[in-house]
Amino acid sequence: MTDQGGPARSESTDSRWAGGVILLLSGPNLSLLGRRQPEIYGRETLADHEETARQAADRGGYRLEVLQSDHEGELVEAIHGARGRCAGVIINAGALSHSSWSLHDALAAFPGPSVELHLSNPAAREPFRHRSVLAPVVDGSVAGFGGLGYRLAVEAIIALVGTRGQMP
Ligand code: CA2
Repeated sequence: MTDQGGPARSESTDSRWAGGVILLLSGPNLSLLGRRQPEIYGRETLADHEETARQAADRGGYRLEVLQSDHEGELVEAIHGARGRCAGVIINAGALSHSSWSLHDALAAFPGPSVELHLSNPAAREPFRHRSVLAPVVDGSVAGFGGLGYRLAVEAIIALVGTRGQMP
C-alpha cells in the first residue's frame, strides 16, 4: 500500500508501537482517587497511575490506551472494541469486580491476555470484596501493591504476549 490514498497512519500502526496497544480500564469511582480514602487507596490520582502504566508500556514498546467509566456497559463495549485491536487488557473494575457478570463474559471473549488489578488487597477487606467474578476469566490478578500494581500489570501483559505471541 502506498501512502497516497491509504488510511491515515495512526500511533497504533506506527512501527514505534510494534508491540501494539495495551488497554487499561478503570471502573466506577476510580476518578475519585487521591481525593477520598487516602488511607486505603493512597494519595495518587488515577492520572498518576495511568502515567505509571504508560511509562511501563512505553519501555516495553507498547502504547497505552486508557478509559475510566462509571458505567458497566461502557466498559463492556471497550472490551469488545479491544478484540483484534489490543494486545492485552488490564482492568481495575472497582466494585464491579465483585458483581459484574457482563464484564466476566466480555473478558472471557477477549482473545489476548488480561489482568485484573486492584490498588488495595480486597481479600483483606470486607467479605463482599473477597469474591471476584472476573478472576476465573483473566490470566491473573495484581492486588494490594498500590500504584506499583500498575507497572506490574503492564509488565505481566507484555510478558504474556511474549510467550503467547501477538494476536492475529
Ligand atoms: O482496590 C481497588 O483497586 C478496588 O478495585 C477499588 C474499588 C473497590 O470497590 C474494590 O473492592 C477494590 C473502589 C474504587 C473507588 O475508589 C474510591 C477512591 C476514593 C474515594 C472513594 C472511592
